[in-house]
Amino acid sequence: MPFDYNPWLRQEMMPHIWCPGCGVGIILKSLIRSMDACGWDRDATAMVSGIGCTSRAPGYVDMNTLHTTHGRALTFATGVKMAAPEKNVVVISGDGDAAAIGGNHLIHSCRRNIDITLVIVNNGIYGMTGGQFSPTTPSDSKAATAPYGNIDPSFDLAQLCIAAGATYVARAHVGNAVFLEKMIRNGLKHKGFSVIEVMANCHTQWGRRNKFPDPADLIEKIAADAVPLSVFEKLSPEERVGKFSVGVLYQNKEKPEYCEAYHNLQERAMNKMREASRKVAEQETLKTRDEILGATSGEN
Ligand SMILES: Cc1ncc(C[n+]2csc(CCOP(=O)(O)OP(=O)(O)O)c2C)c(N)n1
Ligand code: SF4
Repeated sequence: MPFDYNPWLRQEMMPHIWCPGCGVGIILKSLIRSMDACGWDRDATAMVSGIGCTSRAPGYVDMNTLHTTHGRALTFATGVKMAAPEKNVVVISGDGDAAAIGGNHLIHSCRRNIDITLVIVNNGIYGMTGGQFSPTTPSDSKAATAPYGNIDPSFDLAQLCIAAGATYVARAHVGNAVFLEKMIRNGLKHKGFSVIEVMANCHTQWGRRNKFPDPADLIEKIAADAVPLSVFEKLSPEERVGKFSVGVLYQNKEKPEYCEAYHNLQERAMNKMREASRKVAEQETLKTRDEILGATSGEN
């Protein structure tokens, strides 16, 4: 039986604003199927975003949602998770949102290992604002702000997240939705900060300027550039050019999760305070007893 997306979507928000064929649709559907497969209750789940085409996603899903400011989704999501650690929190960000204006928050979220899942829709461009280059725009490719080609080297986002301390980092792409769903599902189940970088098509803003204006052609190109991690590791640096690895790139189940670490800290602090008040109360009792005894002996 085909999956029924209807309960997960706010029908009143349709039609969506995304261009026909945009990769964000494939990713949102994979994310919804993953949450459903994990048995996530919509009332116990929050989806948070910043600003951008990708960041419109929470507007379309029927659950607790926050559409926040550009680059700050992870800070709002951290607040939600700290206030309600029992809730599931997922963030969806574009590459500009996550790695340019939000790059600072990204590395600190990785470092803290808070139990949030971040799905980065890496389409290599600022889609919403007209095709300015982002930190993941491939070198030499054209953008509205790089009509003769981009000279900046691009970030390997997944490696950045691993280096910053994220404890589940996977990469997938929009050309294989089944595999993408698996990578997201694993991330949702992981306790700690999980990142799924999804290589995606923005045929409108990147493709149009780089000979891939058709979404199907661009998705095929992305799929052709994807290499399973075990194969990628055997490639020479020259053979790796233009390719990217897919799969679970890193997982660490040992590192303490931030909300739990904070809860333990609160417990330790409370115990110390209780101990201190107990000592004060004990001294007060002794003092009072001495005073009473002193007064009594004075009478004698
Ligand atoms: C503080 C601030 N700076 C700049 C903008 C303009 N702005 C909106 S979306 C965006 C970039 C979106 O690109 P990305 O995050 O890659 O998402 P996409 O649209 O490609 O999904 C920018 C620069 C803004 N809204 N707020
Ligand atoms: S501009 Fe690009 S990212 Fe935005 S909806 Fe269109 S295809 Fe998708």
